[in-house]
Amino acid sequence: MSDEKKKPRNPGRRTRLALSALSGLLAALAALAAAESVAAVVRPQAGPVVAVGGAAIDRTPIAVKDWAIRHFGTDDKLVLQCGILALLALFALALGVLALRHRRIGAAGVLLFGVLGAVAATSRPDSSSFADALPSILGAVTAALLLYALIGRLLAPSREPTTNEPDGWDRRGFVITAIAAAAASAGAGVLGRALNGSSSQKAVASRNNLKLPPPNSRAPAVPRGAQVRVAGASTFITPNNEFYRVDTALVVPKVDATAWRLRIHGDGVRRPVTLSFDDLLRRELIERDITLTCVSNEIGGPYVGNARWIGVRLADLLAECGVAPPSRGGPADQLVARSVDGMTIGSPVEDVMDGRDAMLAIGMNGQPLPFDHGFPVRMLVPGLYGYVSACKWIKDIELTTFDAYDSYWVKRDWAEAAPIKTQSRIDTPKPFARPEAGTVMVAGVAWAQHRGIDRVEVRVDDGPWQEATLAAEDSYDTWRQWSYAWQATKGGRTLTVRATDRTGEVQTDTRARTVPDGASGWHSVVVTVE
Ligand SMILES: Nc1nc2c(c(=O)[nH]1)N[C@H]1C(S)=C(S)[C@@H](COP(=O)(O)O)O[C@H]1N2
Ligand SMILES: [Mo]
Repeated sequence: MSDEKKKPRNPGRRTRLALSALSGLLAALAALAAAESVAAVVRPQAGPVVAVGGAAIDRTPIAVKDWAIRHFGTDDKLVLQCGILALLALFALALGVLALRHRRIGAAGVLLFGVLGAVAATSRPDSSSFADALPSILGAVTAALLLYALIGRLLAPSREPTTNEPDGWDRRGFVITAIAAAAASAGAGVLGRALNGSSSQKAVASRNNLKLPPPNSRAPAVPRGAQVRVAGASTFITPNNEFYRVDTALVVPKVDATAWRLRIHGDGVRRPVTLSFDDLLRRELIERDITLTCVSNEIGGPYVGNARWIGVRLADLLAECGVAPPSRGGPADQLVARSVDGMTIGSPVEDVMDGRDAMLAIGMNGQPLPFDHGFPVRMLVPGLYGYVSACKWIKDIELTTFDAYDSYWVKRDWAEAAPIKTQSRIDTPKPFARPEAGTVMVAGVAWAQHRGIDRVEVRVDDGPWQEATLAAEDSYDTWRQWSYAWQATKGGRTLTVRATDRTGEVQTDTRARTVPDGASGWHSVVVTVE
């Protein structure tokens, strides 16, 4: 019969299941696209993936975080976001299938995810308004409506139902809705990106327009002999684009320097101030070479870099505000730096004001700070690990006590006080290298910031310690390179290095994990001499 032909074919159980799962996926895609384009207007950090990811980072046990940094390095955030998206996709498939049976419940399930995202977004430390809930809520509503509509098309009764099971479907309607939804999602995605780009335009422009003034107190030129001339050795100054990056920011904050403010206040601050970026530029600028190290750096690890920084001396600024260190009767022993993304980093006031070159840095290797490294202003305190000294995207300095306040990492079991431990690293040969017998140049770096490196020794297998040749010292706040001409004989060999700092302390061979206050132990490299 001709009537039979017009009836859309029964899609069949399997096809219907597959299409309902697909509907779930399309709904999730629409949710993300809608949420991200709303977030681009509200605040890029308020997007559900970033918010949930940030909440996950803050709640990750340090053992897992340590593992993630070890295995994924700086890609840990990418891996996390992919994980969140994969999990979301699984739930989307399941909700699609659920909606086939219970259309309302499925759609309501989608809304539940919106609530989750909204709670995550509004409870982030950098969230200051309920507007941050909007991306998740609007995204979820879009998704719920779409899922409801798509499943409706799947279940549309045929004109001549023969059984109780819905055996027909509105194929045309389904395909059109699905394609329209996919296209709209793609469009919203592109729009979101464009909006996001334009919201950071002011920040980018403020960075492009910034001409770093010449520093009043220049760093002496890096001594010519500071760089060892051995292939495979680190560069003495780490270029900005090779400088390690460690932070909790899933979206790098883009701060407009012209709108940036820094507030200094708290216990014993007799003259609190709020400074603009121009206020900083008008102050005396110092230029210093400082080696920064992360407490998460494993023995032999990559999370250490050396740069030439320009900034404002922090101790002078604090003194002008009436701050005195504890040794001169000041009530505050902790300086808590807060960033625009809600990070808190606590440093000892005594260290900041003891004469070392603690600074509010605005320049890195002749450039304005890169966004990744804290534009427009970050803190640096030579000799302290980054998590207790180097707040990026800083916006607030509060003087308080260690008793009264635990900063972000201290709440997560890292130590309150964390001076950088004396360390050394073999840069070349690389592990499992196969050098030829004869003279093999061994080279690397050693650091003991603010104490300085006095000696580096190398040992082959269990042999005696041999003195390495130290490269020229730049400053005791920087790392120091070394080299050793090894007369290598055939066979498997283990090279080990240790440093001695200027206080006479020999780098300990006692192995310690990175938690709570930095790894210790000697770096070894196993090679096969051929
Ligand atoms: N706002 C903010 N500042 C931060 C961090 C962070 O997560 N957020 N991480 C700190 C840590 S642990 C280190 S080691 C240094 C790393 O600085 P870099 O990324 O410029 O190398 O930044 C510090 N400053
Ligand atoms: Mo760190």
